[in-house]
Amino acid sequence: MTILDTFERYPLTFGPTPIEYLPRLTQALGGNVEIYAKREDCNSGLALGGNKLRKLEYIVPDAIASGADTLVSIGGVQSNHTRLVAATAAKIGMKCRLVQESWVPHEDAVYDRVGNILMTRIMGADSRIVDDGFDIGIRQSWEDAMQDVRDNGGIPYGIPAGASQHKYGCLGYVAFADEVRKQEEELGFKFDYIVVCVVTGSTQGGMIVGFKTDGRANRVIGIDASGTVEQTRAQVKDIAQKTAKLIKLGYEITDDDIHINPDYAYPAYGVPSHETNEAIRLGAQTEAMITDPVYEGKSLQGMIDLTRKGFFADGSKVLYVHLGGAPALNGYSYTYRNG
Ligand code: 5PA
Repeated sequence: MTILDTFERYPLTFGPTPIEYLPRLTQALGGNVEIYAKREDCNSGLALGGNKLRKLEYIVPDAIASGADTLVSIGGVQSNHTRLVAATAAKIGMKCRLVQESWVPHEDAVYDRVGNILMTRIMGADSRIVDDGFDIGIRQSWEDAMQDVRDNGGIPYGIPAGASQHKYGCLGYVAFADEVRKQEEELGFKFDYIVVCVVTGSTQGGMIVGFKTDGRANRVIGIDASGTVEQTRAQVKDIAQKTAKLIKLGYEITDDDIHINPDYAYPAYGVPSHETNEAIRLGAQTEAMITDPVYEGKSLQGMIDLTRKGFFADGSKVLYVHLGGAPALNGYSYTYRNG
């Protein structure tokens, strides 16, 4: 029994996600650092799954208790988060109203027809594209969407971008740390580093709180994919501190606990660099592990580069947390037309 057991959880996932050794990627990077992946991308039967479902498991009980009939959320056109809010709404029998902002300058003519937004529409969400650019904060368009639901006689329940600025948004990834510790007992070793993509912050924020108790908060290496790293860092700190209080952690989260690397987000949010694309190809060609150009491709690029640069000491065991997101690849078919 942990303090987390006092928070209600509505199951949306299969349970603990597998950890797998990546021998061919390990070898391709010289073999001195052992690379493992935790497959959050394979965590559920709901609309191809991903990290958002772990967060939403702790939010759904509050949504149901509130008496709401419509989940309202926000993201980019190819948002994984809004796909999984739409999935959750379908699964629990609520309506779903989504604001899809124009976060990414894109090349593919079908960008707003395929991948995440395609699945979102099929699941029955009322998804509306607006012109606003990238921002991880609370948006007027999201507030307006909630008012719109009210004006039409509905009862909205608001979930902010990435479920991050929500009081329960980090709990899923606090619990993730307990899950990893159990798996480490079975494996017979502990990971030296955990590498994870960060944008709106509640995935890394939750992990920081979860790993604080065993002194590993700053071994969670966040790879920024937002391109607005100071805003992301401030949001991670704020929500990690609030979550630590919420669960009565007994420790303060300080700047020293937060490690975020800004070096791989270039040229912009949602736009892969040449190096991002090379990382995506390497993961795919050594391990058939598919990553996307917006999030996981950038964290994979970061892990590959940090390994090559010797950031992880020889003999280290690194856990790459794969958070999902592959559906967005469909919006980048021109980029990968030759593989
Ligand atoms: C996302 C986020 P956080 O937002 O919790 O920091 O997680 C970053 C992240 N990997 C990493 C994948 C596959 C993600 O989808 N996606 C957002 C979305 O709208 O999909 C919240 C931005």
